[in-house]
Amino acid sequence: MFETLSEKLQNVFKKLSGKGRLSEQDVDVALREVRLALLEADVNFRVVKDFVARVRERAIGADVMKSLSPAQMVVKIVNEELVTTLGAPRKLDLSGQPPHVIMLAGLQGSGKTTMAAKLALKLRQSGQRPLLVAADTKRPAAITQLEVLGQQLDITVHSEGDRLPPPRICVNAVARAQKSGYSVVILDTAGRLHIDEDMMQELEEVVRQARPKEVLLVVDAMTGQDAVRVAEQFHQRVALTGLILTKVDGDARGGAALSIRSVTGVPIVYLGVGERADALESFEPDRLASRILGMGDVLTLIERAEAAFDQEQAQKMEKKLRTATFDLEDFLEQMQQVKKMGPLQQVLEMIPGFSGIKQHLPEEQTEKQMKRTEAIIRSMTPAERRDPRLIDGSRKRRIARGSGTSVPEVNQLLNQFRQMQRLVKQMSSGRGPGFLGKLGL
Ligand SMILES: Nc1nc2c(ncn2[C@@H]2O[C@H](COP(=O)(O)OP(=O)(O)OP(=O)(O)O)[C@@H](O)[C@H]2O)c(=O)[nH]1
Ligand SMILES: [Mg+2]
Repeated sequence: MFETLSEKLQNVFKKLSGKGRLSEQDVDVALREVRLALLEADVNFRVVKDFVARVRERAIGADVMKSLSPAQMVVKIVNEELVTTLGAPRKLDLSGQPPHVIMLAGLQGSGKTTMAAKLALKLRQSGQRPLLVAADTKRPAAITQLEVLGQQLDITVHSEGDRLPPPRICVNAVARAQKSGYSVVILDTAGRLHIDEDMMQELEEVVRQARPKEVLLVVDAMTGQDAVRVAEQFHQRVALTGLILTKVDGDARGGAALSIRSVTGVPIVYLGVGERADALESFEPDRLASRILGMGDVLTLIERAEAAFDQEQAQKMEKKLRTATFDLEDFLEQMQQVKKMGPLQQVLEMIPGFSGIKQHLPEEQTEKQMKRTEAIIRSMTPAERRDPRLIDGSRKRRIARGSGTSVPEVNQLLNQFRQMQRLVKQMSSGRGPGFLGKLGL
């Protein structure tokens, strides 16, 4: 297993923590790791060079945000640039008069036939009537392969054996779709081991005659440096409208996607993530960026915590806890902060080592409980929140009515709060890092 980029950066920056501004030297040390990580992820060297230059320009002299360490700051900038480079997600264009023709092209074994079936299934689920077309007459078993997939998914396959030229078959299929009310026609073309003139001419002819609205290049994510050259040549000959990356479920880190996207400018549309027909994902730049960097969801957490949690406010709270002046008003504020980070379950899931804990927290109950607590505190007057001892029997009845709860529930909250205050008093008499510090916030 190799270290992830973020781990490497944490090590690089261990000695530098506490800096308020990233110096040129800091950035260069970090960027050496970034460059390596991208090359390891099979990103094309030209793309890496440009990319690193852009990050360098942005990072030098950047103020380190209060709640992030310098390493996290660099990761954040790298990630933002990656997301920008990967480009916005794009949906298939199904506007205008049906049938919409989609052509899949790509090298041998890249996953075209599998992807044709996946797309057909996905499109049917969104209410389309797909027709699969066996336009690969080169490989003897190709037609059967598509027919079997079609049968499994109960999707019609248009095939005319291997005698007719593929452009002819495609034109016939479009005519059939028009006549029989199929709304999408998916052309599964033949692949070759390498780019060759024969294949390109055939594809050009299919484009000329069947007029596909979408020309999608299917690329195996495991393809290394070659992918860029291959994509450039396809793009020159048949004007690609989108990229599909397959086998993203394997060991590949997705560097090919970054390379092809930035060299050709063609947007990524889908990712294939397995052999089954439902193993299809829409392309999301931030997810792929994390994959390329090998950072999992830690980054998402950094960003959410960043947005939700103001460091100064955290310190203020901590002081309150220490001096035991923490009241129900503060309690409510804390709850709001945690809520801003997203559903509690998700927050826990993203913290390494915590994903097991969420099984013990039934989702609905936790969220419901938080809502109820919030409603009860909101029904109190500011004076009551500051000094809950004011709350007598008749005030409890009023609060219960106001929050749509019951007096026992109000009592329960008040008891919990008293216990918490007692705990805080005990903690504050001891030494060591504060309660919030321990949470890592
Ligand atoms: N793990 C994984 N395997 C995939 C994926 N997509 C396709 N495959 C496998 O890759 C192999 C080749 O897939 P095909 O769909 O036949 O590829 P093709 O581009 O049509 O190949 P040719 O028709 O020979 O050019 C098959 O064994 C598929 O099961 C994917 O997203 N993940
Ligand atoms: Mg095929």
